[in-house]
Amino acid sequence: MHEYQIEKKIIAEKKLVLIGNPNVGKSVIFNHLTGKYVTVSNYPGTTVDISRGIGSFGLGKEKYTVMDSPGVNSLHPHSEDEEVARNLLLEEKPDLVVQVADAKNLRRALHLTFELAELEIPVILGLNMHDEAKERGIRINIRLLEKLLGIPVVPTVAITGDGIGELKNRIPEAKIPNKKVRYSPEIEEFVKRIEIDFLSGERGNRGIGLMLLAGDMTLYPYLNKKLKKDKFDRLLTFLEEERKGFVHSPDWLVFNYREREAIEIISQVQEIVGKIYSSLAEKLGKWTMRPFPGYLILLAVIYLMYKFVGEFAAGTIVNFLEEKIFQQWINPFFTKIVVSTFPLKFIQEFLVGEYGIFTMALTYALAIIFPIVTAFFLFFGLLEDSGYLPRLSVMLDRVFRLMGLNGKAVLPMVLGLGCDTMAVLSARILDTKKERLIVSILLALAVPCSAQLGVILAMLGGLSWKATVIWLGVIIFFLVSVGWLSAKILPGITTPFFVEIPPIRRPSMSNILAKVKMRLVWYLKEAVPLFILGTLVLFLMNKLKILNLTKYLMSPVVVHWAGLPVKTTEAFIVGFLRRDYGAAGLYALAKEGLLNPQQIVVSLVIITLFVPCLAQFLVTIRERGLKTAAAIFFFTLFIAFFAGGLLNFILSWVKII
Ligand SMILES: Nc1nc2c(ncn2[C@@H]2O[C@H](COP(=O)(O)OP(=O)(O)OP(=O)(O)O)[C@@H](O)[C@H]2O)c(=O)[nH]1
Ligand SMILES: [Mg+2]
Repeated sequence: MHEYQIEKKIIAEKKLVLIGNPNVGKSVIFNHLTGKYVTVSNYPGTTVDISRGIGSFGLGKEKYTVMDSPGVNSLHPHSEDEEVARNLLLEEKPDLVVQVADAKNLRRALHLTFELAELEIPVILGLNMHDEAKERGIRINIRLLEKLLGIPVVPTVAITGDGIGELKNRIPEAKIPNKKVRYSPEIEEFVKRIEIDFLSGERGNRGIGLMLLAGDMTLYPYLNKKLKKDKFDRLLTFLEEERKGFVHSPDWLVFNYREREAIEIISQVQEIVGKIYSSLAEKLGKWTMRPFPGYLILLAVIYLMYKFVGEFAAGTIVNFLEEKIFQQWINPFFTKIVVSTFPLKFIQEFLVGEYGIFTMALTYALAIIFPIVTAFFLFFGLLEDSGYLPRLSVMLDRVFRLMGLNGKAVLPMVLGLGCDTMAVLSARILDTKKERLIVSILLALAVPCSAQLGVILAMLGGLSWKATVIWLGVIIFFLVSVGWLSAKILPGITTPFFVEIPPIRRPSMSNILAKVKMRLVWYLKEAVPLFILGTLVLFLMNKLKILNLTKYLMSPVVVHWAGLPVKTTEAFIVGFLRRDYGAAGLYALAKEGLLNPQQIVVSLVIITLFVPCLAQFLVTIRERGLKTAAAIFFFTLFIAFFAGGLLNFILSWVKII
């Protein structure tokens, strides 16, 4: 159903997990190993869940279940997506790991190799992005690296497929790395006691001991399940006592020992030749991170998006599809067939009436929303693959701090413009519960998804620039003020922000098309049934005579407070299922001339701030819990109508549109 949803377990004899730092090409390699497509983008944090597939490797063509995982900087997780990857290693107990590394940053990768060695998992190292390393004059002595680590190392360029054949052939050669980092006697003593007193005889206990020493509390649920209660309690007391005995933070100490070993290995295997590489793309990349000309570039990006999605797709294409193809051709055609096939009036109305499956649900889904999301996904794919988004995170870091967030949260918020449901899952990349909660609230409240945004832009485009500025101003006002208040009210801290900035890359059209296709399939599977369900609800409410009653009951809010025609209630009803369906309903009303400019702006503010759609609501329950999701639901509902009414009042008073 969802592009990020965990797929059904696939059973093959052996299990192989792809592990690596963020944005190093794990998902591209997963696609090569399994022949399946999972999302690939040029920013850290693309994958936040596990994907599974099957592949056969080695001379014996042995079958493996292959698992793609979110990127990790360390197996001592600092965010939820890292925890997903680490738990996969502990719980699935894979037969081997393909560690994917960025050849441009071997040092960072070695930290992870050392941790895998401590967990005693067989590893084969895919030294990826060899093309970019070469361009920068980085040369790595592969054979020596193999010898020093005691594992097979295969250079690859995942996007062209170079080295992938060799990687596949050598997968069965994976070995537990024989390179073991030696720590200080006090650390070694601590780890030994954990191994002997608490964890008996399983592979990888040294790794677990070191994670515990570093203060990894995310391991507790796993150990709680594994150990008897009294042993687990004794372990907690032991940890508390022992960790106090260290003068420096144990986390820092462990990191430093690994760093020393990593640098030692690099000094032997790597040399940098030639001059420092600096291309035009790199310069452009730097500009996008500074306020000047960064904000100008951002404005240009938004303008291009408006032109392509708002004007071209939502205007020209939708007009053509809706007015020419659907109204003049497809709908009359279906109406004729339905009328001649089903004599019963009830069925005719159900299929092609005012609230008909063909005339409302499918027309809205296919003629209005489909072209808009296609255009948006294309445009967004270009942005994702260029490497612009992590740079935007750096530039907006300061603004996001106002809202108790940091630049890392830019990514889930911008992804929300594609699909808010997806974005709620991406909040896993954030470091604290507080940040994840604030992002979930703001996504539900003030980030319109692509389908909705397209319809909104098209409607505003038909009015005036003033209308657009008012709509945008109100949304940004509520976004920032609700964020600011949440940051003040909710307990917790704002964390510092570090991000590895990937190079600006030329987007690959084939990847973008694969991504657009996957997202469209997902859209058709998820949105169309909900559009049909929404139409069915309206149809039944109409037949059972509750539609008018609901409209009557809602009229104090919709008509008197927000100043809208009573028929907009229908758009809000279907908006409970999907906000874009609600927006499409308003679009249709505006086209029929039932909304004046002020009403258009007010209704668009309401539908933008309106409750999360059903899918987003369900994912929010899964990620944040039922209580929080319900609180977000009622909060956004209240704010939406509060803001709409207030705006109606102000606009009636100042009369600027
Ligand atoms: N030049 C070059 N680019 C690559 C190579 N491998 C992957 N990429 C690009 O690197 C980016 C990241 O690739 P992904 O496969 O999404 O990386 P990932 O490790 O799965 O990333 P996360 O899921 O975010 O941790 C994409 O833009 C790829 O096109 C390579 O060998 N050379
Ligand atoms: Mg990935």
